[in-house]
Amino acid sequence: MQKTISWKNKIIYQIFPRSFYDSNNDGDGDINGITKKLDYIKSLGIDAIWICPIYDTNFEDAGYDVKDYKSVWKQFGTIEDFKKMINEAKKRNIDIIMDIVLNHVSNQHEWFLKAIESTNNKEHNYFIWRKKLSKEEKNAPSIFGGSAWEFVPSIKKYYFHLFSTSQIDLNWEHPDTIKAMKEVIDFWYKIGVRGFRLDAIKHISKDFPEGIKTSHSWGSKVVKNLQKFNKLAFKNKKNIFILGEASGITLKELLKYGKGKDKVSTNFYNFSWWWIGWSKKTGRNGYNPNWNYKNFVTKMKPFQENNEVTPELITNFLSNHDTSRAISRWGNENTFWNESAKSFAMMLFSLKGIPCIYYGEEIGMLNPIFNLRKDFRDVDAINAYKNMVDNKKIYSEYEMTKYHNINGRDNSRTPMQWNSLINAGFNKGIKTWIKIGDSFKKINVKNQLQNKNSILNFYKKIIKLRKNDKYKYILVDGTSKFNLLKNGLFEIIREYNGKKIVVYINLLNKIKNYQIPKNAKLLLSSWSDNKKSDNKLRSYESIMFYK
Ligand code: TEU
Repeated sequence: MQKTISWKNKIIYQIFPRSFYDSNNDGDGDINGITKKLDYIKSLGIDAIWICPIYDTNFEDAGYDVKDYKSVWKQFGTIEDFKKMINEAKKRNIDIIMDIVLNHVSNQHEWFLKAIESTNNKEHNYFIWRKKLSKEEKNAPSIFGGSAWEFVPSIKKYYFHLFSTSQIDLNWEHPDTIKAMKEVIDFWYKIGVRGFRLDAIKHISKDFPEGIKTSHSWGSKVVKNLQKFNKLAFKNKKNIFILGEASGITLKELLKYGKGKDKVSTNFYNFSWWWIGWSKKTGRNGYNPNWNYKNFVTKMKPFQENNEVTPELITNFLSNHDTSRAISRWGNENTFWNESAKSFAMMLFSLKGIPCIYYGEEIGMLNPIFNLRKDFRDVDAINAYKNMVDNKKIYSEYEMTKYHNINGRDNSRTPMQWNSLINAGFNKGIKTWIKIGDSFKKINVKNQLQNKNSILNFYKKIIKLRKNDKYKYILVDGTSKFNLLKNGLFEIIREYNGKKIVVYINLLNKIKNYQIPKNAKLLLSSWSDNKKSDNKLRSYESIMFYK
């Protein structure tokens, strides 16, 4: 029997399945590969795994272009493999969170094929069409670059796509759309899935004409449509976790859409830190070298200190499949690699909200080096080359390659580094679908299991701490204060019934003075010597106390 732990107490681990473990040595990670590594995941202390899409797909946008919601892409395995994985996960008290792509389908999805076969087919109405484009519509860009409208010569009409041309937006005004998505939820629920990440939900209602306002966020019917869907899909299902993905969600939006009469999801992915280090200048993957580390506090503080934000309402993270690796972007890749990775981990785990670890983060994986344009796989990067290098000639190919190396999404999509052998132990040596990270000889699971001061062992320790009966009430349910001190240190104070966890985070390569809290017990430090030094914190030295 599975023990029921309430979702607020859980720790989530996110997997990008094509890059986790390739069990049949064909170059692509697979579901059996995840099953094989469940003991490893369990040994970290994980309670739930969010798996990025595994459906049948052309993989043009990493599986977010779904061809069939009820089958598995052959590279990932079969439904039987999935069932086996769920059963094995259950034995270990691990839940599976399925990624549900609601906003769009692949251009190879049966509906779209029918829709463009004849305008008389009922499926034609499942999408958004124009016979002619207005001036505004002609200029409306899609999120991955280029126009948001694409012409289909056979029926002489344009369809709308907010993301790539192969991801066709569904018309959520059509009742069949909502019903079909409800059936998708039923299908996976029956197999044993208990968590659902709802992709890009703020975009599902579009108000036209919106012209050059690109993103169609929180349209006027978003609440009506999603509530209808939620009622159909989740009514009568118990202990379900719904993780809403609405990028850039503000505190006001979180409270509106996470609570009360406009509630559309029980939990939201917390995007507070999303834009730190980003600039849109070079497409979605631009980098702003002048990012300010103070933003970690200023952006997160309002979410942490608001008592209406309950611990089950938000999921916090450092990186995911849409970002570069956190330590490459914000931390220190060299001398203080170990300490900076631990400092970020300590910051994440000290917060109110459910922590989500992105695979490889627990060993401090870094961005790889992509030397050439052809090394990239992400549609977002490929389009940026086409639009900004080939067509508009804003950047040289060399410049674009540099930018994608800093912030491209492929940075976080390379194979998990299991050991220092061929292909980092991801498979037995067949060429992998994307390159292997350059750091695998040094940064890998095997090495870190053997080293008690490794980042991996630090993650284990901090997860244990969060689950320890003595501290869990404070770390999960306690109030949270997040302060930026004058000297640049961050102070996090969690409190429950007068008991406190006090944390000092140093994200700088500088020594900082601070006051050791009185009568406090040292719980954890990012420096392996664990020295409670004389009111000084060394570079990237972060420290946690209980009092
Ligand atoms: O991301 C959603 C997304 O990219 C948008 O919400 C966007 O960030 C926002 O409008 C600002 O530009 C999800 C997936 O995580 C991502 O991998 C997919 O590419 C995307 O949806 C399309 O399915």
